[in-house]
Amino acid sequence: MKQYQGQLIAPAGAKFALLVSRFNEFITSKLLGGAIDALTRHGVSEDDIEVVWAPGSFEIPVVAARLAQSGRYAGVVCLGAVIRGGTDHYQYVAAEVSKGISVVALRSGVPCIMGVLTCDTLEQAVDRAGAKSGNKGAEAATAALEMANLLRQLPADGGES
Ligand code: INI
Repeated sequence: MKQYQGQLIAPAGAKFALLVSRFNEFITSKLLGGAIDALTRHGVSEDDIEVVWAPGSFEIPVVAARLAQSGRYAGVVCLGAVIRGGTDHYQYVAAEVSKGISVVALRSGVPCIMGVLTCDTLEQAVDRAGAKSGNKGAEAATAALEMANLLRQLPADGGES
């Protein structure tokens, strides 16, 4: 039986894009810090990390698509914070960003990681951005590393062998 799993080590020469929403920057800057910390502590050089800012989470998918299609990155880590407000705007942003990231990953074949928080309250977001519930930016970056390594091991498209 052969098993495949991605290691949590920096793949040689691989670059990672950290795509961050400026909206709720108080939270997203903490996610970004967690993601950079996770990547560098797993051996990724700072020279291989590129940070891209989008205005809000809603804009993340179109920017992720450009980054993924460029062929420059082994993974795109999407970081944002969608926090419920007084209207249902939150629901539309949360639905579009999560679906959009998934579509970009499937169409491009590049791991696009969903590190966008969807929270009922600011307190929940703080908890997930480096307080009680850890740092979801670090988790997302670790998932990108694992996926980059996993996809390098898997057979390329082309049918059974
Ligand atoms: N963007 C977020 O990243 N988080 C939010 O909580 C949020 N809310 O609730 O409004 C939000 N809105 C902005 C949105 O992402 C777009 O930038 C804006 O609608 C312009 O297209």
